[in-house]
Amino acid sequence: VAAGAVAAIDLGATSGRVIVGHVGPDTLDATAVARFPNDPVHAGDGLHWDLLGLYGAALGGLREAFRQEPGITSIGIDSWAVDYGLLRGGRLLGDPFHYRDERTARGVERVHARMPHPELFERNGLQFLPFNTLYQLAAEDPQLLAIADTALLIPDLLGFWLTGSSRAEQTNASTTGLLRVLDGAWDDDLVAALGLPRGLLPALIAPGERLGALRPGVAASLGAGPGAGVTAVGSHDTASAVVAVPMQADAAAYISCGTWGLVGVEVDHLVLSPAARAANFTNEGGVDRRVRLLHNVMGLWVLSEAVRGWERQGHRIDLPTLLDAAAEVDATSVPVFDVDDPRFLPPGDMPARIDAWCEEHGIAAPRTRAEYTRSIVESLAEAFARSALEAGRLGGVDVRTIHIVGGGALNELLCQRTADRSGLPVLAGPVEATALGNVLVQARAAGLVSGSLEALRDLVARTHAPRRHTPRA
Ligand code: LFR
Repeated sequence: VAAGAVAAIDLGATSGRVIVGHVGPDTLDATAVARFPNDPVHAGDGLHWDLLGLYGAALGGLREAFRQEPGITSIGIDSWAVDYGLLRGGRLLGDPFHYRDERTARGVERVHARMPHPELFERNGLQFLPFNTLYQLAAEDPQLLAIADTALLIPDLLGFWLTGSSRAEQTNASTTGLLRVLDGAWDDDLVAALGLPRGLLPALIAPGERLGALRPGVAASLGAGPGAGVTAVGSHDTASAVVAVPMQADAAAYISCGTWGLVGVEVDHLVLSPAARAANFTNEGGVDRRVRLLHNVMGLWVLSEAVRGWERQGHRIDLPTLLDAAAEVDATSVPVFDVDDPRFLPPGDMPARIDAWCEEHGIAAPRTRAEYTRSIVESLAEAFARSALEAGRLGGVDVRTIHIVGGGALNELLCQRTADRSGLPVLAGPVEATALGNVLVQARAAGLVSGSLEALRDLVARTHAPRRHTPRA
């Protein structure tokens, strides 16, 4: 088999990208051919996606992808989980909400009044996150819900616009809270118990299945050939990232570290124990029906939001310089705070929230930007180390290495401190794990490579050797 090309759309929190990937038995690369901002917009009733703008930018990127590689027949789409658009008769009913919008609090109250989290956990296997789709739907205007005929998660919505087929991709659907964890089907009884309209959720589709051919008008506008269409991938970005972790799943934990730090292990069985629930671990659906047993750690969001705040105050921040300064700070002189505290979730003033946390806990707050940065890195590293070891205990995996993939793999201080705090070697990279996982699942469906996730990960390891951080005493 020769190498072939596929295209990927990845909508992440730092940017949206269109990627061209080349895959063959000894080849794997993913190069961004277009990059565009993906900034939520505060408008009217809350924080929203600018989805039409993003779709337009993604179409522009696809045009460039087809110009470079006219032979592309497959496009895969991924983004973060849980957010959705409501439609009626194929028409989008308003701009989708962003999950960091604070309206979700009233959804949580409404849902838990009918079914508390322990009971939900038995049904859907998910950790409590206040923005899971079921809480967002419960916070919707009931009159809007009453006229909607379909809810589509963001990658599924883009897939619908490209092909005309509306389906719900399995891995992302598993984050809604409305899938039965035991058999992976929509939980119609739960939908009814929450008073949500039946029939809102479309039929499921598995990663690797063909969603459909491009609509003729779309294909013509992109310069795509007659065979071009959309292939379902792990459309939950974290599911795609886990595909491309060059790990031995029976002896490793992974951290998919970008805006979030998703810390866990991959297992082939559900973990619904009271201990897993108490530790707020989730059983999300993986590609090839693996289970992603993981916990959401707040992630680099805390740092990037702090940096944005300093920039708003007029400071010019160069991240590498800031991290170098942070590396010079004595680690024992800065507070380790609980990054998972919900106060850090919405956009806002991070240093002020860190100060408030320290004050409530009777410890001294950081003073300089370098100290804040070091405090954030130490707090993330501590949460990463703790959750990685906990994931191993809960999932019955003997964790001997921790892999860090995604943008966080570039942060050498964070990787080293995670190694130090866990006492385990950290293997950093690939940075582009999400794009690589998206591309690999398409390539396997197209017959460019074959085999299990282990074979795909072996290809990642051969083409993207990770950087090793050895724990220091
Ligand atoms: C990471 C991610 C997480 C999910 C969060 C919100 O980008 O997809 O896995 O919990 O974003 O959707």
